[in-house]
Amino acid sequence: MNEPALQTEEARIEESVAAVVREGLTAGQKRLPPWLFYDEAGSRLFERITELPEYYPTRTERGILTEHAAEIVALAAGGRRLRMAELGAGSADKTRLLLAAAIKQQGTVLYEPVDVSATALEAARERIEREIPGVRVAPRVEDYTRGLELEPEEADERRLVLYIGSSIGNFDPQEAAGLLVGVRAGLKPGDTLLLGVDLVKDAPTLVAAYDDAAGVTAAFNLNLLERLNRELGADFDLSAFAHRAVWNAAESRIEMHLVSRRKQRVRLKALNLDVEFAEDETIHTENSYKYAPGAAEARMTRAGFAAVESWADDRGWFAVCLGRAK
Ligand code: AVJ
Repeated sequence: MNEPALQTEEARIEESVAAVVREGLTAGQKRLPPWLFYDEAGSRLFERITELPEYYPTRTERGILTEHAAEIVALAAGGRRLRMAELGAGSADKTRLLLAAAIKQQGTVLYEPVDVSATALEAARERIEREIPGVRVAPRVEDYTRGLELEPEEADERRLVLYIGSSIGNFDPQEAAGLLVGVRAGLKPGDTLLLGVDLVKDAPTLVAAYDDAAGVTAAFNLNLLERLNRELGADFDLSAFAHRAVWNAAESRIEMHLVSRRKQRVRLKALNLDVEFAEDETIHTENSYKYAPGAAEARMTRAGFAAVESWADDRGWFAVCLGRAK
């Protein structure tokens, strides 16, 4: 970690952590942004979440991609050579299914993961080039929520952008619409976007996926406080907060909160800030939006994509939608 670029990245993250925590914990409804979950421990806990019996999204989307990867890649290519970009530094085995399908179709493939973290991109590059012969990785350090700027492709190529894993679910309708417009602006007509969204279903199934019996999601949520203790010299007592997941039907989203079990005051030394909590007061830590059938396609259409095709599982729990830039 002695390279200047990485030091800059660390300093940049430290600064934005301090800023969002101050802003979020001094707001009326206290809040912390979900990207804070993913420190080292949080990333490991998320991996465990994806394997939980209650957490259906990962395995459902994987099932859809296993069945349809060849068709998706063929539709996206439209007879030309395909390169594949991904928003986020690689969703491991699901990305692999699509890369393997592209290799089968055209021999080799250029993979362009886009992420704000140079460290995460380097890890993804190393892993993918080692594990999947035929893939060349060209990482791009960039905040794709502020628009997408990719290296120009060759005239005879087409680009498929992956935004899978229901990652768009963290964004409210306005932010999600803006994000898709930004992605569209970075593509040329004929390029495609593959969007994975979690669908609305019965509330007990949704809630269980975010409040599992083994308590892994609770640990994932509480790890935020551990992170603030470590990085901001805070003195959160983790046993004084509880994990809560609720289905907000009016907003079509699962909300995760950390609930203060009692009236208490927390000190954040690095911010020179004291925060008061009433009993039952919450910190809102995540929204995970769930889409009605057809809603993702409608949103893509409004952002300048023509709906090509969508695939869902038999239960209609998760959808993967392909749209072509107009
Ligand atoms: C990574 C945003 C898709 O919303 O399901 C899982 C994160 N939070 N369990 C989701 C998450 C709690 C996940 N996404």
